[in-house]
Amino acid sequence: PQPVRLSDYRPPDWLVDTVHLDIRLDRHATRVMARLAMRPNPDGREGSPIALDGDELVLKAVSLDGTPLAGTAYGATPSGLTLFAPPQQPVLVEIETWLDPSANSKLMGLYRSSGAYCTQCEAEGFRRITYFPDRPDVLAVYTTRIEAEREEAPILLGNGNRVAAGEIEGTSRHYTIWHDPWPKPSYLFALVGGRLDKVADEFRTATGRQVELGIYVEPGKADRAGYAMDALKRSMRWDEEVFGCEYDLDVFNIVAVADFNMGAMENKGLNIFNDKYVLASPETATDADYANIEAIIAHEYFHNWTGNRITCRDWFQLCLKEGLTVFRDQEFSSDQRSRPVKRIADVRLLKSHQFAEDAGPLAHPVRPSTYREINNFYTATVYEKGAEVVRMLRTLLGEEGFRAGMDLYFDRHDGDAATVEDFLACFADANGIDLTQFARWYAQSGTPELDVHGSWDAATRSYRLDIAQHLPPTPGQDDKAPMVIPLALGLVGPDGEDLPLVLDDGANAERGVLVVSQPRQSFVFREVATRPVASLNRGFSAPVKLTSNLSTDDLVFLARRDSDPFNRFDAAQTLALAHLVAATRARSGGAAPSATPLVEALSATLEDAALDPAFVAQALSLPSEADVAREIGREVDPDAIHAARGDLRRTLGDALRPLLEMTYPRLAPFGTYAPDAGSAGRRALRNACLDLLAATAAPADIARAVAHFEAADNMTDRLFALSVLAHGAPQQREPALAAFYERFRDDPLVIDKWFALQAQIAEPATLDRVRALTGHPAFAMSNPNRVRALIGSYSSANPTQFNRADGAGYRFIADTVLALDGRNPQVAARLLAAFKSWRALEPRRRSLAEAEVRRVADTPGLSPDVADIAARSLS
Ligand code: DPP
Ligand code: ZN
Repeated sequence: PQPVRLSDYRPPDWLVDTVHLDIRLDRHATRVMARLAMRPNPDGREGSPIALDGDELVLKAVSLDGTPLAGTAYGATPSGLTLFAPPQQPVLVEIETWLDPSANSKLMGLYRSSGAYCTQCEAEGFRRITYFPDRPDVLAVYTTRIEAEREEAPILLGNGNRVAAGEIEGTSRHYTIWHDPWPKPSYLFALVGGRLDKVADEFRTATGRQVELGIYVEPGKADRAGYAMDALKRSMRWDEEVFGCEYDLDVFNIVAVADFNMGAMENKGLNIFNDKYVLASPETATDADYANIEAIIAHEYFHNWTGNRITCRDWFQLCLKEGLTVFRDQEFSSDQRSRPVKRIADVRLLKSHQFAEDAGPLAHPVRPSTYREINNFYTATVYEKGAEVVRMLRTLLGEEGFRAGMDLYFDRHDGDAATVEDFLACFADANGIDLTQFARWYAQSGTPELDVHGSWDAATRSYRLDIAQHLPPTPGQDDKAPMVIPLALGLVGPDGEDLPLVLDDGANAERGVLVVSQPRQSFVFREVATRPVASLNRGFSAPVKLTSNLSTDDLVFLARRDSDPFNRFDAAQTLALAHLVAATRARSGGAAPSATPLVEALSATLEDAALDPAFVAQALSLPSEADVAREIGREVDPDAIHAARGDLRRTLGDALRPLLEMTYPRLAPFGTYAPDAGSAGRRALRNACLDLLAATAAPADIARAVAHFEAADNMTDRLFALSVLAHGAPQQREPALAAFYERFRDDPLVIDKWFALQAQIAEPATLDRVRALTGHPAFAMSNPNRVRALIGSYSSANPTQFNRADGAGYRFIADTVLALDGRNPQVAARLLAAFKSWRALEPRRRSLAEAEVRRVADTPGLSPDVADIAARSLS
């Protein structure tokens, strides 16, 4: 397909005011009647034909204003329907198409999952249901009649409010009619039909509107939907309190389905979720699962305003709804849990996914300017970096200025299909500032590098920061302009207290934030009586890669004393990362670095009784092998990194042993499992202790892990211990894996954890193990969760084995991508993106990886999804 360019945007030629759908569900022959009230767009090109999108559609009939059209009046293919010369006035277009939901393995459009009918329309799935101007700037009011066999689909759900329901006399069929009063783009359309159990609740909005809440799940699983329902109600309240956003329909339904390409989908009034982000019980879900459920329930709910009431003009603006909504769900989780720990987790995710993306051939701006396949842009850059850009706005404007901008945005653009420019203009107007330079965050790709040099002058009692910024070239962008970087900082005095920030022009650095906007810039602070240690980029105020002249001693000091918890964590991580890089390099000659500074920092953290256990657990968890690879940047040897990291784990396990052995029993569980953040934090720290203690694989430590596994009364502890055994205790591994399987064999979401864990074992036999598991009865290539758990974990969470020196890992993934592409291109393309860092590898692996990506690229008949990732990966 031809690339689509942002600069080519034109308003639609025809608008749709109302859509009436009549959908007769049938496993193989679903009939869709669509009645579209259309009119020429005054902003479109005059005299245009009506051109509708389609995808694999079969047209049965089309009429205009009630008259069937002659064959010469229109052209129809599976991918489009054009009415050549419609009268240039309001018209009624009626279209009949037939579909086979059972044959829809792409899981886009209308398909079947575990015997139920469901839909996924974002980004371009509605055109697989009926011919339509399937673009987000065409907003219409939908009425949907759904008909089905009562036996097969007693539950029939649509967008909006249910306005009618009934039996069809003399048949075994019934119907419901749904009306959604809010104009919406087609990607927010949804329907569900099936035999489902329901958890019901209700919510009273701030202005007293009574909303019926429903979560629908596979029969027998309703007892696992309670946490999701609780999270939903908390989300609804929070959005009212923090953003003034109130729900706007009488019903809000969520349906959990087992086969889903993404995490979840924010269809108006009818969210559809991957069941893994709804279903939870202490026996089957980990603390991380609970946290994800809470975040994603909130995310999809928050889209009701940021995405649905205000939608995107075109798909280039995807970050307008996604970056903003991720920011909102991050804030929600921060308020519900621990703010610093949430920030640490978010930054870890940002670095591991987004920084990696930015550093390779798939780098793209937060708002891309061109795409071949929009499905490939649901990325860490659009989502996570997009959220960082919104966070920076808040840092720059302050809480009040930010809220004023958001209020103006809701006010000015409610009902619109908006752009990033519209969004930024609200903040500029509400605060009387110019955001032209700031807008580069949306246009320039790559991670900015910030080098900071601090120097204290005793004579003038001044502290000077010299700052240089650099944005490296990325695909299609050789030269970059300087960015606006909000750098939150503190100058930490010898006792750990923050010194006042008085700039030499007499101004305070407002809210502790310096605004860096030049390629090189200096700031001088006055009245600095003693040598301070600069705590830079506090709270990760800007998504940059920061280097500085802080010494190892400075970092140890910050890890112990900084008042900013994020930077305490970050100082220890920086020490660990520097150690791992040096230790990796030392394996090919040179002196091995000393771990003493890191041991000192982590001992202090473990000893500090005032710290939140969840924070300590994060501090103890070392940078990942992928983090180290990214830091090294070129000629990467994954085996050397793995070995260096293993060494450091053993060193820490030994050096911290007394503290770890003291902490572990102190955190033993009491009472029954509760998923709250405090309890989860204690489990996280206890497990981190267990893990480090087992690093040397001493018999007593392995015995502790076995006991932990056997005594666990919840999935968090059980799975964690299983992972310790699987990675570090080859003798105990198989019996533990077998016991786990026997216990959970009937629970696909738990078996996914079992698949994922085995796929991550860092030994050569894992490839054969993964191959064998693809033949396991619990595995299915048709289910995205299974594929991601087993094969996705191998490619993205097992660096030494995906990057086997013989290239067999690359070959296996390329083979799988090709096998999957015909069935589900989106999942196949995701899997192929595992090659995104291939250029950073050492020469032998680099050429083996390149050859496999090229083999994929050269295969005839690829989907646009896979063809696009392959081509960009090689560019
Ligand atoms: N729009 C979905 C989300 O919430 C993804 N398709 O991110
Ligand atoms: Zn979203």
